Amino acid sequence: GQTVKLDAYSETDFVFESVFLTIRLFDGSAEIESEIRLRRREGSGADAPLVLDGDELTLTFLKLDGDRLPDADYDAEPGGLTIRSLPAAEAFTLTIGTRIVPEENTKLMGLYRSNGIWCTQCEAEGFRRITYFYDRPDVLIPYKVRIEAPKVAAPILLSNGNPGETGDLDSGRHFAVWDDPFNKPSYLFAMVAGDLERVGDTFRTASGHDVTLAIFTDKGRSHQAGYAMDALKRSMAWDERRFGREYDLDVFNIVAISDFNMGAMENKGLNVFNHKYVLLDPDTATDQDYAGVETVIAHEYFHNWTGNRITCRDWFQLCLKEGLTVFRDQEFSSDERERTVQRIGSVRRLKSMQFPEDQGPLQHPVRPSEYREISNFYTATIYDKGAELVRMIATLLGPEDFRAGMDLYFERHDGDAATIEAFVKVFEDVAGIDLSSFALWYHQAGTPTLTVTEAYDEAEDRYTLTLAQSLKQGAAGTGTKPMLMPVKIGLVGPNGEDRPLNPSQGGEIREDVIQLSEAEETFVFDKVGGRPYLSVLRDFSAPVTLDHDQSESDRLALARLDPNPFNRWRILNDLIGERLAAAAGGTSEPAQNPLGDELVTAILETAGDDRLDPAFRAQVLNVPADTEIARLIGENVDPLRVYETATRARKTIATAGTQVFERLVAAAPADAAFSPDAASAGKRALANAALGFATLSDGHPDRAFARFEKASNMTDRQAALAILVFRFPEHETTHRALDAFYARYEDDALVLDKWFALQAAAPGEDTLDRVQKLSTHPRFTLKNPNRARSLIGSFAGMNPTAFHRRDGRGYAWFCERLIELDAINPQISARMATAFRAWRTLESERRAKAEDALRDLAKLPHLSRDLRDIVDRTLA
Ligand code: DPP
Ligand code: ZN
Repeated sequence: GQTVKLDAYSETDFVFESVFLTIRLFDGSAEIESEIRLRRREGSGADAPLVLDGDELTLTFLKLDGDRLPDADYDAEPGGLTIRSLPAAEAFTLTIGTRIVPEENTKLMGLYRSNGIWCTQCEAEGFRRITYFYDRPDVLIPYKVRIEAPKVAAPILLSNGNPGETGDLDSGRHFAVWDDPFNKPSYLFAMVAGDLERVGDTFRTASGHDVTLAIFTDKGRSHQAGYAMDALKRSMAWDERRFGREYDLDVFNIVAISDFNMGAMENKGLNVFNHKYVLLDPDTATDQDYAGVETVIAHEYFHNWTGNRITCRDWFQLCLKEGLTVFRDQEFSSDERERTVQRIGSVRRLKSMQFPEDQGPLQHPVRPSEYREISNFYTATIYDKGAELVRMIATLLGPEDFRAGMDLYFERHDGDAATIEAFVKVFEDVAGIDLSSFALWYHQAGTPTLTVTEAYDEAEDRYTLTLAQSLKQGAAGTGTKPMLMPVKIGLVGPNGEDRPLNPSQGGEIREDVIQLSEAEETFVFDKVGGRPYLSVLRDFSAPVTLDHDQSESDRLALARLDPNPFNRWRILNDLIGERLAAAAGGTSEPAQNPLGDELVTAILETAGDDRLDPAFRAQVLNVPADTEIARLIGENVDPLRVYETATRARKTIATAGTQVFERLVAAAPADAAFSPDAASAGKRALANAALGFATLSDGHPDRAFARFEKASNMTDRQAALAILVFRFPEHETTHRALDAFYARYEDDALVLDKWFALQAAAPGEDTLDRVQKLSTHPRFTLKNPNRARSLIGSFAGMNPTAFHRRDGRGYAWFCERLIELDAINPQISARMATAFRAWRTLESERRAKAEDALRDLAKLPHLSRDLRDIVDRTLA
């Protein structure tokens, strides 16, 4: 469990050529036979032993070219296999037998059983829990797999690649062979065996190859896979259009599994999914769920090129596939839905998940240089900031050069285990530019501040703009040099027109993008035609904190006029956040209306403007989350005060906007026919936001309850239930609604997760008591990751008022659950423990209680490596 370092990378001593796996599944155990063809690497020592990874393994036999190896030639431990006296030059075959117990694998890494289905999860280091292997991403070989299993329990047998021979065996057993012609690393291996239902379809690629598509689900659930199939076909067509990437096997299979640590996994030709990201229908899934399925299906499919055909040399390069693939799925969603609204969603996510990480104790660069447990690096920084870096390259280069760079990346590195350096290089080569100061974004952790200063000389009609960047040293202790970043701007006239950007000093501006590379740069614009409004950082063109001392009147003017719709949202959202942070961060009694009348008017005007996209207006009404306000306050945060201030602001909006909200609620009847498209979803989002405000001003639950009862779909039903649970947690009407919801969906795990999650997220210190009670509910279990996340994860991660109770009981209760969970599934416990990451920013009483709780955890001798890593870094 020692620290792994990037600069310690070296190639393996032996070169693997191919592997043939035979997996024999029985009730209560699995026998694995791995036949590896390999040879010593030229240049590595003639007597270097072969050292293979393992994790909780039992060796059953070991053969060299068909003969058992003498005991003296090897050491087999649960955590690794070392073999000495191997041939010096010629290729040879090792056959390794292991036995494992999938039924006891509660970590859900490696081969395990979920609902009776045998399935695998190997990224990052799960393959070593199946057999001894070079379990690292730079060992790329073809796999052949033979699965043997009981026919009744497992009529369906799947693995990577194309299907081969099948047949019957004795004792009610059968087998299937799968052949994957593409070289791949072990983390992309997958196998599924079970009694599954199948939905099929076909896709003809641009070059005329027919691909058989299938989604496999639990019995009785295949009718819920239609939307996922549709999203898959759209993803395949989009990747051909946008990136010229075709699918490359005869089959593409997806399996939905109910116990799954991640969202989904991109195994070659056999994606395994958390069933949350496959199964949907209007009665059980919200618009957000539909968007989530579409995104994750696309994301995993896009990995086939960015991740599988070109993989990572080592896990330090994780963002090479994840940041790039998130960028690709964001672009897909922008093309399939509405670009501005998608961008708002991505930026919200970045600011609420990545910024706190980048500004706290768990800070790390997008390309880290060391880790203790790689599972803890599947983070918002690697994924979301990683995607922002790719987006910046695209913005800096423009669409043609960016596409040319991607083409070159695929051409030059197909079949490689590549690095970030190789990725950046293709863009340098196609554009003929030096990106070394851009590459710092991968190595320097933290959120830079972009400081904007403006001056206008009326006599000369001259406008001067100064941009300065700075980066503070944070927990990661990485560099703070200036970095090349694209800053999109507009100089907006009083009628909402963008003026030409031809500076007389400061350098050329291509289209609307300033390529800021120095610590400070000044641009002078002559004869600008009157003082312009500066619209800066359009589309959030760089992941920075903006420090711009712009007057309220300029900002409110832009909120109405800016031709860049993203910035209309951003400006309002920033203003709301700043006002709430100022009011909640102080110590005096917060103002009755912390937002100020003019801001409230601007919000209501935008929300009520029927010429604007409803989804956009819903985003304007979506006040920054309490955790975002807490981040803006930065120190001595009292979460209760934050909640009260935000509630006061929402009430002010509600009271001032009664008429707007009444109209918006009435315009979208709850029993309207359902279609999951983005435009319909936007209308529902706006109506439900309006319902929330309308309920705040009338102050009783009847209207939300009526909507709950009448709802024709889960989006409206859940939105109404959330209003009841959040605003009237103890009201008899709320209990009635919760009971009705439970009775209707008791047997639907995914919907029941919503029932637990909503109750756990209800603001207020008293929620702890309800959550405690829910944790003894017969349907609650820590063994299912989705269920654990729905109650414990929502409580700690989404409910600052209850988790950070002043008396510390929130921490105490949470830590007890965390310890139980850690013994079952360390990946999930470690992830949940990140809820503590902002503990140093709390006011002193809570800060002391949080620190005590963390120190008590750190003292425990039996914590998993995963959890210990998070606890230690959080305390450091
Ligand atoms: N399956 C996870 C993802 O796609 C990890 N690769 O992001
Ligand atoms: Zn991914």
